[in-house]
Amino acid sequence: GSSGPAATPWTSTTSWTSPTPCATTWRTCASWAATCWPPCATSPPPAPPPDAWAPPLQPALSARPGFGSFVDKTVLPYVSTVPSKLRNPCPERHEPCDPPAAFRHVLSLTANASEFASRVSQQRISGNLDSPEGGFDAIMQVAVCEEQIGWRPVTRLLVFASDDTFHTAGDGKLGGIFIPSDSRCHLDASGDYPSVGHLAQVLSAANIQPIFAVTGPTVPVYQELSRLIPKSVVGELREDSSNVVQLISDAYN
Ligand SMILES: [Ca+2]
Repeated sequence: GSSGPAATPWTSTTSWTSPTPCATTWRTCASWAATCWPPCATSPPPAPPPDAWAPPLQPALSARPGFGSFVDKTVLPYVSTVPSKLRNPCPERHEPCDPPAAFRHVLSLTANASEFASRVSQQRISGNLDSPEGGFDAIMQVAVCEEQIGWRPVTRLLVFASDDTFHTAGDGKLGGIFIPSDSRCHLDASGDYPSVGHLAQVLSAANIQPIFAVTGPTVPVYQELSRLIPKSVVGELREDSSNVVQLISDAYN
């Protein structure tokens, strides 16, 4: 503010040794050694402009996020193949709904945090017929498409977010798919759903640590899955996904 000292960082008095203790825990100080102004604030100070912090807040990690989405294989009985439902699988909803896809690679790993935020915010929900989803096809593609995803030789985390369970090898027969999943990059589904063992093998080979961020009712299923996939962890995702960053942080640490 214009009435206080210039370049004033805000701080609390938690470890401040003042001859006249404040009734509240907040005051504004020019520095730890300088005179405070005002001597005792009555409420927490307003948020300072970003450049008032010293030192500037720096991200602890140079993480490069990417993004992809999945629904399920776009054939019956997983997805309605009525043309209008393929265009808009949830016409009963008021907001627009994206066409279903087995896997959609949206953004390769990037250092551009604002582009990541922008692309994620553009995502819309989709819909399909049966409860188990085709997430294993997505995991397989993320693991084997090293160049397209942009994996680097550093710690590799895969955050798998879902509110439902998963199809696995053998379920493809319901849709007339008998060819086993191969281990090639298609950026789409190919053949049957992968088996748990197949996924465990490609994830380990790619040195990817999966974080299953899933909603409450499916947590026990993913805990069983996690026992079979090396280095994987499970976290309970809130319905609005608001705690996904905390889950990643917990898993990383
Ligand atoms: Ca499904």
